[in-house]
Amino acid sequence: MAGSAQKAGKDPSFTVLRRGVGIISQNTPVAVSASTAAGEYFTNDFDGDGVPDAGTFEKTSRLFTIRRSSDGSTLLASVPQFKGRPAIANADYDGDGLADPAIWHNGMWQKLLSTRGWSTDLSIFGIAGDVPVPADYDGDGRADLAIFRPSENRWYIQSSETGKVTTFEFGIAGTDLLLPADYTDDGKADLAVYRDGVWHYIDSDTGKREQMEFGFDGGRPVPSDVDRDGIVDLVLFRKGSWYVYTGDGLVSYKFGAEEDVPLSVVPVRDSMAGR
Ligand SMILES: [Ca+2]
Ligand SMILES: [Ca+2]
Ligand SMILES: [Ca+2]
Ligand SMILES: [Ca+2]
Repeated sequence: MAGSAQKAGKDPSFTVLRRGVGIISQNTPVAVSASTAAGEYFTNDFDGDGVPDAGTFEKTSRLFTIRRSSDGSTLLASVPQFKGRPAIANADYDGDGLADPAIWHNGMWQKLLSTRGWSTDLSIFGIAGDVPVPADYDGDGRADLAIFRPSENRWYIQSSETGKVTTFEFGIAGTDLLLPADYTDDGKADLAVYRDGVWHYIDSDTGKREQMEFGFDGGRPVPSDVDRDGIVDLVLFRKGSWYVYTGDGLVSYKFGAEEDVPLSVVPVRDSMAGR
């Protein structure tokens, strides 16, 4: 679909979840089968072509179903076992540029690493009630295990490079949406939350706490690299329109219908999701 305005760079890429249909992605026109409608939906770049790939995780079968944007093929991979209700924790843990399907539950991480044929890699980090927020905070190319602990409003991050754990008191549980990503384009993910129309983040480069006012009623934050220039843009979705805040100003696009749920490669998590 043509945008109402265009920026330099590649064509914008949008993905939505439509009730009863599945995932509809601009660059993946075939919707994920409606038979997997019971599963949890997500997008990430699992084939490393820079375009988000749509997928689902189905709890009963423990199966990830992912449609690759590069050739339309389907990746099926399952985790061995878990108890309770896991959270999706997809990220590129092994640093090959391909996102790795992963789930988190009560501190147990089950990661299906792309460099090992999607076999399971286990780690322990966090406790029951935490919210997983994996991202590459130290900038070594591999996602770091990280959690937000609602009872403390605190982030715990374990560097994949050094193994060292750092913590930050940042955000307000129950109010904020958690959406860490590299907004400052220094190769390191920035701690970030969205609260009442304001994006708050800790600049990974300077360590300073910054904020950006960009929000409106009914606007749903969907940070994503819309123009695929490698920099995550501040994006809001409302009723089939995508509003993108860039250094040059506000750009809007039409994709999806009013009731659709927008999806992004940057997961947006409820700060109380672990409870
Ligand atoms: Ca892709
Ligand atoms: Ca990977
Ligand atoms: Ca890292
Ligand atoms: Ca950064």
